[in-house]
Formats: sequence, structure tokens, C-alpha cells
Amino acid sequence: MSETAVSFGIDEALKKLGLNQINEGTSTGSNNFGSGDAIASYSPVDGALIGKVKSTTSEDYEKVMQAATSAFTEWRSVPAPQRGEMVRQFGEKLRELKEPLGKLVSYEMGKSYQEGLGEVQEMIDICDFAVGLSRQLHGLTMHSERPGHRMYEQYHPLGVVGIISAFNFPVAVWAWNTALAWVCGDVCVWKPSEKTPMCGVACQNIIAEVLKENNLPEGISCLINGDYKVGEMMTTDTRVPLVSATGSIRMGKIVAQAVAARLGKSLLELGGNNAIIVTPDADIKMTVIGAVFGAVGTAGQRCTSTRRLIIHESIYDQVKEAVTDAYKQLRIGNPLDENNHVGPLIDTDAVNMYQKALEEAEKEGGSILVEGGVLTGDGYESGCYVKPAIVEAKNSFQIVQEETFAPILYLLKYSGNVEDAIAQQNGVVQGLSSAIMTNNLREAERFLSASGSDCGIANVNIGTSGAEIGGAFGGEKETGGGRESGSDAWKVYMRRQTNTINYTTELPLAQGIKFDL
Ligand code: UN1
Repeated sequence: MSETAVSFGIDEALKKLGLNQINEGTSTGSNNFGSGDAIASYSPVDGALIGKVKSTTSEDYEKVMQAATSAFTEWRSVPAPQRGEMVRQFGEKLRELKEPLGKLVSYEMGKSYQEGLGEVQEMIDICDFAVGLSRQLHGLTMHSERPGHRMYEQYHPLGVVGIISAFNFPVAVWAWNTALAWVCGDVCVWKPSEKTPMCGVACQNIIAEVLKENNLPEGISCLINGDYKVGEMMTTDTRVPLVSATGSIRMGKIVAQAVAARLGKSLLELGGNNAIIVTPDADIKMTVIGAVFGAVGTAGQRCTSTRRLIIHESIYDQVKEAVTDAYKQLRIGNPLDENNHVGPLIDTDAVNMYQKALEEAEKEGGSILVEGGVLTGDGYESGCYVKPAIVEAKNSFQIVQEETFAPILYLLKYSGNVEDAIAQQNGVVQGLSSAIMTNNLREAERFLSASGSDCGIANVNIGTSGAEIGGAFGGEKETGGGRESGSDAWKVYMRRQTNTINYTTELPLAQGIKFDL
């Protein structure tokens, strides 16, 4: 472990999370059998090696699937409230380990420590939600058209849920899926991003302890590690009825096709290109806070990050000045130092994409308002720190149409009424999150109406990021259509069965069909 790492208390955090320098990346609890090449995890914070995790071979994968499928036959028969009790205990463990896990998230992924803690809080919140849900997996009852018949529906566990998650929320997205899937009676096999494998092992260690303490089969929670080839083992595997995948649109299209080819179900949570509309009736102070946090939080690497500000021409200069001024206050540096607002990007590939996007924006006629650039020198040795940039652009620019996972904010102008702004907001292929800043009720309601925002999330006087777990999370169009976490998102993790019971001595047919023998 590097000296820098020690000074952040990372060593202590790793110890509390049961992590070693070499970790088994394929695991069902204590039964570790990862035998592939080791994946090294380097921190974008200081470039230090955090540890290594062994990748999953196809033989390892078979063992994992055997453990998972056999655990399912037991787990599906455990009453749902008892499954909820296991999730409650998991949430308790997360409360105890919130700080070390938040620190690891910050150190391995690069987001600020506050955001790392926030991510663990999302895990705790979804556990609480799932515990309540474990007594509310309701179906409906219907009135049969036939006399003496009862009709109702019920939800049963689905089976093995495959989870593919991204580096930017290395722990929370797993928990959104698992907490629900577990109370629904499913078992989970998780492939975390190969950029944040230590977070994966840390989570697996926590749940493995809960399973052991409760004498439950360890196959309820399985971990596999590696690149897209390991993900492919799940997407093509008929033993995995549901694959929940978070990541790029490109990845989502590959996953969706592979799963659909075997008529499996997929839950996709893909890229966003989120905008805030700023109308003449906006509260400028609130707009600035929402826009700046949305654009530079997690260094612009949330799928909900604010990428576009669509500002009415009458207040354009005022908003532009206020946002530019706010950018001058931003401190970029070690995310574990709570004085800093912006940490590093995940790796130097991300830095290259950020630079390329800025070049493209200029080439297409954009004008740089707040200059970007890669930071060098003391504290920036990892080469992953960049300056948040602002570019005046047009929605029609190719680069504005794309999601660049970096802190680049495009300022766009609209004239006329709010419909013009909504048309720009909707004028991209992605449909995750959107917001309007206005104190005008008519504008707000128009934005939320059927001819308003076409996104899965539409907010009024709130930024585009930072959704609560209680609502269904996800988006439309190329964002993939999936919904995770709150509301009735649980239904995708279960199979629905319609039951009709005849308690008479006759056998009347539906639709009044006569069939006498
Ligand atoms: C993501 O970036 O994949 O709404 C998830 C938010 C967070 C989740 C983001 N609660 O910004």
C-alpha cells in the first residue's frame, strides 16, 4: 500500500472491510474460487495500487451458477418477511461500515468523500425500503365473469438475477438491485465494473457475513469479476431470467440483444443527456446551486449529471455570469479532503475523452466560456484531474448530442415560450433526467405534461441528479426503459401468475363458449 494511501486512513478502511492485497474475485461468500488473471485496481486519487482481484474463468462461472441455482431452490421458499429480515441485517451492517465503505468508494472511484457516504446511504435507504416491501409484494384480486370462480394474481420469485454495474456508482446500484431481488426471493450474481473491483469484494464480504450468521446458503449473493466477456457468460445464460445492466448505451444495446435472443428479460439503465431549463421566472440562486452540483458532482460522471443548461434569452447573460462566477469557487483535488468539490476522473482514458469532447465542441463552433484542461503537479500525479469546463453551444452539435462522462456543461439558449425549451430538452436520443427552474406554475405543469419532458425523471426546482430511492429510477428512449429502486420497480424481479379457482361442481367456459359432452 502506498504511503499516500496510508495518510488518508485507507489502509484502516480496507482492513475494516476485510480486504487484502489479493482478493478472490469469484465468490459465493466464504467459498472463494476465483482462478483467472488478477485485475489490479489503481486509485485515480493518487495512482496507488489498492489491491488485486482475481477474475472469473468459465469454470469458475459454472461453480458460481451451481451455487446460485441451488441456493434459489431454498431461498424462494423462505417467507418474504423473513427474507426482509436478512436485508434488514444487511442494512444494519452497512450502517456500521458506512465510513470505511464510503471511503473506499471515494478512493477507488474518485468521487468526493461526502458523495461516497451518500452512496452508502442510498444502500441503507434501499434496504429499509425493501424490508417494508417484503410484507407488501401485493397482487390484485379480480372478479371472475363465471359464477363460483375466484380470480387473483400473485408474484413469485424469478430465479437468478444477473447484475452488471458501472464504475460510477460502484456499490449503490448493486444494492438497489439486490435489496429488492432478495426480498422477492431471487438470488443474485454480480459483475461489478472492472474499474472498481475492490468495492465489489467489500460488498460481497458484508453480505457473506450476514448470510453466514443466518445460516443461509452463500449462493444467495455471488460475485464474478472481469471484463465484458464475463458479462457475456450471464447475458447468454438461460439460467439467468433477468439481467440488470447499468452502463453506456453501446453496452446496453449488446446486452439487450444477447438477452432478447434467448427471450430473457433485461432491465437497462443507460446513458443520460440531462438538461435543466432555466425560464425567465427561475430563482437564479437555486439554479446556480442545482446546475453546478449537477455538472461537477462526481466530476460529471453520473448518468444523471447535468450536461445542458437551456436558458431563456432574456436572462441568458445573467445566468451565464452567475454560473461562471460559481465555477471560480470550485476546488479540484483529493476527494477525501473535504475542502475539495471536484475529484479526479476514473482513469486517463476518461481524461482523453474529456479532452476530445472539448476539441470537438470548439470545432463545431462552440465557444469556451470556462476553460478546461488537465491538471498537473503536486497532488495531481495520477493524471486524472481535470478542470470543469463550460461551453456555449447549440443543441444540434454532434458532441452535445452525446454523453461525455466528464464535467463539461453546455449552455444553450432558447427564445419564445417554454415549448421551445422543451423541444431542445427532448431533442436528444437519451431520456433519463430533466429539470425546469421556474416559479411559474403554467411553465412547470407544461414541462410535466404529456407534451412536456420525455424523460424518466422530470424535476421542478431541483437539479437533474440526486434522485431519492423511493421513486422508480430510470429513463426512456436510448436510456433503455428500465426502472430500478422505488415505487413498483420490484415487479420486474418477480414472475406474475394469474390464478382462477372454480369452487362449483360445474365447468363453465369463459366467453360463454358451449362445449357439452
Ligand atoms: C447513476 O449515475 O448511475 O440520482 C445513478 C442520482 C443518484 C444515482 C445515479 N441517486 O444522481
